[in-house]
Order: sequence, then C-alpha cells, then structure tokens
Amino acid sequence: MRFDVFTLFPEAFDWYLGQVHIRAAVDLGHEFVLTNYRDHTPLSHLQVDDAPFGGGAGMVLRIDVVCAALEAAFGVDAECVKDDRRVVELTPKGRQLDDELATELAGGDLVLLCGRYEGIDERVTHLVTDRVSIGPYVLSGGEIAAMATLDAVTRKLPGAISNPDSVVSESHAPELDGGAEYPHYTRPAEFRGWEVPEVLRSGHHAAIERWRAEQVRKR
Ligand code: 6GU
Repeated sequence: MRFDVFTLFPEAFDWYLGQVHIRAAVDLGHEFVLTNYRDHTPLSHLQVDDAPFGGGAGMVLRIDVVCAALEAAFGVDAECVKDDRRVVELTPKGRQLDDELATELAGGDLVLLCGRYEGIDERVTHLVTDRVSIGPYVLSGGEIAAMATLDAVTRKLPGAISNPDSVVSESHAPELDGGAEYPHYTRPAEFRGWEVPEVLRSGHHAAIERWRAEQVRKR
C-alpha cells in the first residue's frame, strides 16, 4: 500500500515515520511519501495561501497549489487521483475517525491532504473522496490528525504488527463489539498496597479468559 501525505510541514513527520512499526511496514513493501505543497506551487515567491474571499481572519490554502502538488506527485490530472485511491482531506468538519473507518482506509492506497491556516479552499471537494476529522475539537493544522490516521490505518495492514493477536484483541475492534479492551497488569504484583487481581497470577488460563471477558462486558 502507498501512503501519500501532502503538507506544508513535512518535517513534522520525521519522528513519526522513524517509529519501528512504520519501518516494519516499509520492510513489508509499503511506501510512505511526503510532499510539500510549497515545492510545487505554480505561484511566485513560493506562495501557497491567500486571503479569504468575503473577508475574515486567516489565510486559506489555494486550490491551484493543491492541484499542482497532486499532479507533481502522481503525474495525472488532480481530479483523477481519486479514481484509484481514497483521497482524504483532514478537516475538523469531516467524518470522525473510528475503527471502522481505519479498516476501510487500509483497503488500498491512501492520500492525506493536510490543511493549515483556515484550511483548504472548499473546492478541494472536487479532488477528495473523504473528509476526515479525528475528534470534536479544532487543531491548528492537519498534521497531527494525519499522523493519528496513519497510525490507526498502518496497524490494520496484514503483518505490520509482529504479534497479530495484539491487534485483534485491541480496544474498539469489532471482535470486541466496539467495547474497550480488558485491563493489563505487569510486575510488581503488589506496589504501594495496589494489588494485581489474584486470578491473573493463578496460571489458570480458562479462569483468566473468563475474567477478561467479564471485564470487557463491564466496561
Ligand atoms: Cl483533521 N484538522 C484540524 N485542523 N482540526 C481537527 C481535525 C483535523 N480533527 C479534529 N480536529
């Protein structure tokens, strides 16, 4: 699978893309490509944004700049990029990311468009298949939302995580009926008088399974 992220701040992804599970995905043949809108702007002075028509605060990322960046990355008309992949605008106005949407987005190549300032010119709707938000609050830009989306989607790729059981049993997966995962404990068995439930130390696997299932139900 190929992931493309369009941003004015590619360096914001340096730490994230160096993480072990991303490198593991790359080793499996997946690709992560960052494109800086500014590197492809058709405007002079590396301009990428402009004042909003109708007035108001802030600046808006220009649609001609977004098109030029898409065309530079894919070598086809910007409107055609969505013909063979999901193209997502990250915006607080979008569909909220959840486990189901992450699974959907893992189904093929993916483009993430990050906005800054007041966002991207509304005509970006001609270029995208989806508008995605990571929650009911406003961030200063799409980069953190793009990383959250990449992270949730990358975990869905077959073989991307060394212990696949740890994905199936994760919180919010349909296998858990959308419920939260059971609680985890590790050593020490007792700390400041706070004890690990006895059953988990019993070595009785059937009892442990029952206890965990019960915890999931309670949550
Ligand atoms: Cl995707 N972008 C911004 N700017 N703010 C957000 C968001 C996205 N999702 C939640 N808040």
